[in-house]
Amino acid sequence: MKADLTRVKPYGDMMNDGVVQLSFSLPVPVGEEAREAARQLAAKMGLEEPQVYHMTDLGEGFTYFIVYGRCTHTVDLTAIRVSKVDAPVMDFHEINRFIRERIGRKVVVLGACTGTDAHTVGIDAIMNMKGYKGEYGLERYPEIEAHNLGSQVSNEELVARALESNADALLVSQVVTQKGVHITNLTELVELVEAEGLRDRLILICGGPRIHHELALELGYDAGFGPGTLPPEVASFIVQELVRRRDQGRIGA
Ligand code: B12
Repeated sequence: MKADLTRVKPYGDMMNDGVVQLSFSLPVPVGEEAREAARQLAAKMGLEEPQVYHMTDLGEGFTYFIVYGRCTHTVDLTAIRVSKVDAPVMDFHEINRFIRERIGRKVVVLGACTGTDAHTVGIDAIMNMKGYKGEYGLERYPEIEAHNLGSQVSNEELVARALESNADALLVSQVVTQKGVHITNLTELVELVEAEGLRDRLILICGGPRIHHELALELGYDAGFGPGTLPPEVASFIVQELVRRRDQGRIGA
């Protein structure tokens, strides 16, 4: 049976059965009352025939549940429009050739995990020599001068380093999103860059597990990259955006 793309819904066993799996914890001690509480909550969330398949005591009065139920809603996939990074992805060799032929100098990229965020694995995946999932990181590209500033870098320091190194692009990683700290941090950087009159000169890119392109645009960035991003996707965007800006006369050669 083929899915109707105007009325898409989850399936578990058979097409359109609507079955979903949900997991959550409740601040209540394990027991039959807890099981019933989880079932009722799932029903209130709109799931039909909710069943608690798994219940585990997390200790100290907390319990973890896995609940199955049927979702009755559908979405129209054909009506969905999502903003995506609009740059064809080139491979390592194509990107280096593009820089040599279309830019004619090394492209300078600075990366950092900013604010109090100490999660370096994401930015390292994009920048480090050894790269990620079989793709070299930007440090390996002969035509890119990549500087990974590491974690807990303040926005002020990042902007100062951008000026010092005449950077073309800033890559900002934000992994911690508790209390919207990533929004505050990312917004502050844009404000600083604008205050320094660097906005046209600098390509601003943010990334992290809860970052997406639309959010990045809303916050004043040029692009946003989420989970699973590979280094060539980022490099491809940077080099094409650089040429676009130059062709528009927004930056020098
Ligand atoms: C490893 C880890 C740590 C390590 C970090 C070590 C290090 N050097 O990075 C340590 C133990 C230090 C740590 C500490 C903390 N952590 Co932690 N950590 C994780 C964990 C398990 C994995 C993160 C990771 O490495 N992912 C792998 C990388 C490859 O994926 P990624 O970051 O998504 O990156 C990819 C994309 O997002 C994208 N990308 C990322 N950045 C950028 C930037 C740019 C420019 C671009 C283009 C792309 C890009 O490209 C990458 C490759 O595809 C996650 C849970 C999880 N499973 O995700 C929690 C998690 C991120 N941590 C969390 C928390 C809360 C903390 C602490 C606050 C815990 C505490 N109370 O102390 C501290 C915070 C410390 C701090 N000051 O930041 C929470 C964050 C919750 C939230 N939404 O805010 C998570 C989600 C765990 C959880 N479920 O609660 N953590």
